[in-house]
Amino acid sequence: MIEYSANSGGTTVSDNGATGGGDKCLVVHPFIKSASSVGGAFARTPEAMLDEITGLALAIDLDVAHGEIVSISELKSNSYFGKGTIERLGAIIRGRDIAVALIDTQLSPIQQRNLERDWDCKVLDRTGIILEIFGERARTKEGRMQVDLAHLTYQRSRLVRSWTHLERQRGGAGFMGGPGETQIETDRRLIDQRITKLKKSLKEVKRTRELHRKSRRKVPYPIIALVGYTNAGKSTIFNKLTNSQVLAKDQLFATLDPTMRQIELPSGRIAILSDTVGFISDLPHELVESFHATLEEVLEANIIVHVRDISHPDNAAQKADVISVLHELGLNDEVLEENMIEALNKIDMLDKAELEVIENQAARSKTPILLMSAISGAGIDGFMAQIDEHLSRSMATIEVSLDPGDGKLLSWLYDHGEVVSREQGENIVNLKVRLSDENLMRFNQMNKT
Ligand SMILES: Nc1nc2c(ncn2[C@@H]2O[C@H](COP(=O)(O)OP(=O)(O)OP(=O)(O)O)[C@@H](O)[C@H]2O)c(=O)[nH]1
Ligand SMILES: [Mg+2]
Repeated sequence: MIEYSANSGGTTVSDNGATGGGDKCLVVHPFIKSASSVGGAFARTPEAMLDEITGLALAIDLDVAHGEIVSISELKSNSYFGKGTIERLGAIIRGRDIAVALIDTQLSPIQQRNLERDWDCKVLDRTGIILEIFGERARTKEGRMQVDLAHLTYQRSRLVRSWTHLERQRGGAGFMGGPGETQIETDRRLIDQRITKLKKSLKEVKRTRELHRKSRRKVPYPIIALVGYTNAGKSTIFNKLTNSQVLAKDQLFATLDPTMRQIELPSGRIAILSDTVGFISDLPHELVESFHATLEEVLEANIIVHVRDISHPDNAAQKADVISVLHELGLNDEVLEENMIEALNKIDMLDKAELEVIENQAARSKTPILLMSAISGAGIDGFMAQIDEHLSRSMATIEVSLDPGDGKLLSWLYDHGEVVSREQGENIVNLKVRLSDENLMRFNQMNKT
């Protein structure tokens, strides 16, 4: 990971000997003085942000040759940075033979194009790099389609071509200079055609998945979803609880496609644990929409475990990010209050005093907060017990189709559950019923015989 040392101008510079096989890159975290002073309680530290963008570069095997925090007092609409900074960074780029510059912000297409011209290298902004990572990581067919769609939407919004995985697939060199007017129009038409086609295929896939979900509901085990900021330790916890070997590593966005496994809780109750894609601040909105589907399971989860890396300096800001994405997904505060458990992970990294502060906070919280370490195993038993307890209190909504003649089961459901909706067909009654976990188990038992 990058090292930095602050100098008098507030600028931090680091130099890594370029090793590894990837293209050499430069990473810059712009620190806007005026904006950061109003950052409030959740302000992020520029050092941690530089670390994060460096982590994103490493996640696609770029070789970070140089990274720094650039203090900015005034943004230039055409070039983002001022002339002096552009020249200084340009010299570094030329001197080190750097192929890609990653700027940790949202650049306008014009800013991106001008920087590429000035520096004679590829420039990616935060959205660009995240799309790039998702492009490399998505494994399932649906995941790939979603990423392609997000990528195309992003590309369409910029008339200039970007160094996307799509382009790399085409073997496209020569991103410099930008295509001519007619080329752009052709590209746009092609992009539109592909977008339409992808949307159609995705609809199809969605329908199939909905069918799968319906059949899973027939064995309605409660779902526990692990969510949280990237690198918080979700997959490590998942592996620990399910004895499996999902990829868990010190890499941003190690997990992209969700994984589900059955687990047995201390009470003997069976549940399904779901590992999900990690969140990140300023998740490109193209991806928020695309990955809505990937995170659909979360919407249906009986318990949402918010895994946090409590040893991270920006963990409060990360929490705020995760909550805001959950809101965007359609989970309101009421649902979160009722169904969310916070798992403060990596407590092995805290010193005694820090741990005490956190313990006090957790003890005072109205909603459940658990301290744990997926590595040392501390707190894991308490975590499982908490989930058990929560499930015994929580209600699940199930869909049941009954024969109208099955009056006994029907009245049992009315007696023991809360019927949310009832649809009367000719030979069938479709019900949506909320049942406590205990009654759900009894219902399953009754249905078996
Ligand atoms: N010290 C310490 N490290 C941990 C702990 N839990 C996980 N880690 C490390 O944190 C890093 C990230 O863990 P992952 O489980 O891959 O994190 P994730 O939340 O699944 O990350 P994404 O899939 O990228 O969203 C790995 O290097 C883990 O070994 C913990 O309790 N203590
Ligand atoms: Mg993971």
